[in-house]
Amino acid sequence: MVLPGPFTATDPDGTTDFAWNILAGNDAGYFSIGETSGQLMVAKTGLNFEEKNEYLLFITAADPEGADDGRQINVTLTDVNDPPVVPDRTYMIEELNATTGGVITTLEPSDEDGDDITYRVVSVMRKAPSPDGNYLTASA
Ligand SMILES: [Ca+2]
Ligand SMILES: [Ca+2]
Repeated sequence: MVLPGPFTATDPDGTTDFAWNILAGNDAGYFSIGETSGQLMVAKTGLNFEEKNEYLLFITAADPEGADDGRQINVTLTDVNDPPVVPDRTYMIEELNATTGGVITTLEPSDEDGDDITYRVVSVMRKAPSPDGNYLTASA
């Protein structure tokens, strides 16, 4: 993913070759900048709006003689709807309780966005000769 840019700089000496660097604010290493292109990029996966949605990066441009200037830029993540996570487990029920309305378990999926969750059984996996298990999805 390439973020807005590339950045440009001007130099009173007429230099157009700048060495770009992220000097601060990139402690988790999520961003990189093309040393000569000034293109700000996502360096690795893991950016998560629910964990942190704003990064302040201090970017510098240096000329070939080593004189430099810097600016703080703000990278803001926008939210997307993350799907809920349903625990992946095997549930047991005694045959005496395996009647209509018998409770097997109360699922507790999580949703990073905090959305309300609805449930539905979307398919039943069968192994001959009897039903073996259900697949359940949750949506939010
Ligand atoms: Ca989200
Ligand atoms: Ca969600």
